[in-house]
Amino acid sequence: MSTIIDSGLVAEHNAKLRSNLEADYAALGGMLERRGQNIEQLTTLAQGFAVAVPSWGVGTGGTRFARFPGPGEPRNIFEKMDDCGVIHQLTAATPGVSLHFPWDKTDDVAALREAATRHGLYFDAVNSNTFQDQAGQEHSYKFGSLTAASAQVRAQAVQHNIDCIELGHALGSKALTVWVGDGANFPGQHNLRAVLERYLDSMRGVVSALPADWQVFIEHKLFEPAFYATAIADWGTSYACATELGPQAKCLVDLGHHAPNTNIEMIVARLAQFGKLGGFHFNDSKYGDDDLDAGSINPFQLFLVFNELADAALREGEAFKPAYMLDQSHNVTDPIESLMSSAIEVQRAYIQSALVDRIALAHHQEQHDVLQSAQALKQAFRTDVAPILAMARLRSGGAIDPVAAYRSSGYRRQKAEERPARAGASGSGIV
Ligand code: AFD
Ligand code: MN
Ligand code: MN
Repeated sequence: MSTIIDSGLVAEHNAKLRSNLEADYAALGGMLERRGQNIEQLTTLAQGFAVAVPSWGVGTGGTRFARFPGPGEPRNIFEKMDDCGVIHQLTAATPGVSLHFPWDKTDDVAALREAATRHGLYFDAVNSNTFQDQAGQEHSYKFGSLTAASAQVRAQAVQHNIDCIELGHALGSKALTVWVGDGANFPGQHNLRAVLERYLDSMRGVVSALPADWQVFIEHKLFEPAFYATAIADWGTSYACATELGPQAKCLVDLGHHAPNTNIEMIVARLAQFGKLGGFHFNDSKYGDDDLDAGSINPFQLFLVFNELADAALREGEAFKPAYMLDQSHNVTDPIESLMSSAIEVQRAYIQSALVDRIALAHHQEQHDVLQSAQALKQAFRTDVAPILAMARLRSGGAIDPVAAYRSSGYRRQKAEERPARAGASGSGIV
């Protein structure tokens, strides 16, 4: 594996911060020991954590209103892989890349596989795109794709998903994520039931093309671009469809795709209980936006989601392995910095959830000791596990402070020179 940022520079950066980290780590270790917890076990756990980076996240995204390109944006999938390589090199927590077709389509599959190996990366779930028309496409998705009234449009959308599976298969991926923007903007525009019947019919065609060891993740989203009735709007619809479509179909929870105040951790618990939790798109949201950095608005919610995952892992054992991916879009930050920060936020919630004393919590719950039950969670959430995360990075060859190391490397400046902006070119679509 070759490193993109000079490894000597990272070592130099770590050497400067190391003694402070060791002091903080020892202090935290002592505190955790008094609580009966072993810091070394937690650090090993943190080292084993992985969340995939979305290829579209390394380009500047946009809002419905505008896109403000940043310097040195990747112009193709190989440049995106370089940026993903930097994120993994410095965080040691993002070995997976989630591709999006046709944005990331390449005729040179071998070269793409080689780029991944070179950076120590693999391909997580691949994403299909039937929410935009592509150049040269025969039928438009203006009035829907997998749910379209036209059989020809549906067939084209099904075929695109099958093409994604084939390309993903050649790249070593094991899952397809399907998100459709299909829906209605006006009451009466659609027959609500017929739309879902057509969706299921199309998805049966997609599922039948899955290799035996593949899964398909159904991603729901409350609204946008359809503002009245989205075909796959909520986890209930997602669950019903995943159940109809059989054991290879599971639900994907994007944290930004719910109505404000929705109890997302309860959705996670329900899907885990019924064996249909396929994976996540981690991000954050406050109003109707769905792509803010993970943990930037509501880190307690992220912790509560991981608290349910820890509970499910205890019950289900090794077999419980939902896919963890980020899904965010940046308009005002450097995407590499935001993705590194998000990966660390998700890892933080994972480690904080491991601090919950589950035996004590179960005891408090049985005794109806409501206050102590709540405190058992709060104590874990309040614990600053930053030294554990930093030590995990150091031991795995990453940077103690990834954003600082990245800034001092001058990577973005260098890429701004190597990757001059092209008029009309876009590193990613509007996501
Ligand atoms: C879309 C959706 C969804 C999806 C992403 C990539 O909001 O989050 O995962 O883009 O397909 O805008
Ligand atoms: Mn998503
Ligand atoms: Mn989204």
